[in-house]
Amino acid sequence: MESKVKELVEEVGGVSISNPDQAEQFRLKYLSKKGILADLFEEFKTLAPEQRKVVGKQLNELKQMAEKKFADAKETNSAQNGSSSEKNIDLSLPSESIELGSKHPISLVRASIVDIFTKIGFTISEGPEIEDDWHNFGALNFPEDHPARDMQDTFFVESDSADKWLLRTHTSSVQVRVMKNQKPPIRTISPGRVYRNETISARAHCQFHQVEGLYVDEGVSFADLKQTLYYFVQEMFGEKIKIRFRPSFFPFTEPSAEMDISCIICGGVGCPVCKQSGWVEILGCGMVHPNVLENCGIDSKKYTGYAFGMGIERIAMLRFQIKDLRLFFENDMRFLSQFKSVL
Ligand code: 2NL
Repeated sequence: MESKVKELVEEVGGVSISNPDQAEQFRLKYLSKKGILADLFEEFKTLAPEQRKVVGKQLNELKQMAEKKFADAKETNSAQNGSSSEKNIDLSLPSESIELGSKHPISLVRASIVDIFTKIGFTISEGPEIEDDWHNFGALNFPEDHPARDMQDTFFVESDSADKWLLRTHTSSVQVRVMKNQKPPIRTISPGRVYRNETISARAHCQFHQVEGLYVDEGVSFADLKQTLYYFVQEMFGEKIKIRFRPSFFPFTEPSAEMDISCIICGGVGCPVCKQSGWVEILGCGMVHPNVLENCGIDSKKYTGYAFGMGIERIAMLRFQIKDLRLFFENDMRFLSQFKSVL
């Protein structure tokens, strides 16, 4: 029996277990009630007392060795595939809560602006962010030497062809496409991302969002423009808000104006937001320049039009009293999660 046990020590030492099936087979063969070791212990009982001393020690060592091998194999298996936890899953535990996201404030304000204008019959037009010189500048009556056409103000896209490609500096380029492709009456807004080569600060960024509006038909007047923008302001900021127009200049409109609203913080008495003036500027507008209509194939003797453009960031900053424009582009959760239940 002594030699039998020695052989088994060698045999068990040589067994390699690499999966749960093999571990179970190992247990059945050596460690179970009907296994080899159980048989040996039975046989052990029949030995003479002087033999028992030697064999008993060997047999116990064999048993310990086999048990350790089985335990080790079980441990590595469960570490590999985590299956040990299978039997231990507590199905009554509450699940991890699903965090609700929120819309970006720019998306919220854009959606509000779109709603306000679609309610009175404006359609939505979208177009490419990479544009050619004609759609972004030429058609819009920018003179050849206008500073906006300069590298300092506009991002140009490197290209092998002779055509000059650029990142649109306003969404008027979309409206140029609409005028070229559609006959008046045209009543559309074009929301979208625009790019300008500016130093990033609390008030300016190299990318921002715009909504431009355009209405072209027979007999469209500046009075129509004023009334539409007044409606917009009342819907966006409330019925108590007043508006005023100041003369301005854009190459694509004549006459041109900038529109202010009475300060939504102080109601017009003067505060840091309106720099004590009681008014804050929110958009630029004007009557579409006849050259622009003609450039897009619209008869400027028959048709007139108004247009306006506003920065969505600017509207959002006023609406939510945000002091630094950079917050919109940093995706800081402490900022974004504050818009969970607004608008
Ligand atoms: C501003 C000023 C403006 C327009 C945009 C426009 C578009 C066409 C023709 C004529 Cl196709 N005008 N858009 C007109 C006046 C002002 O934007 O300060 N935007 C942030």
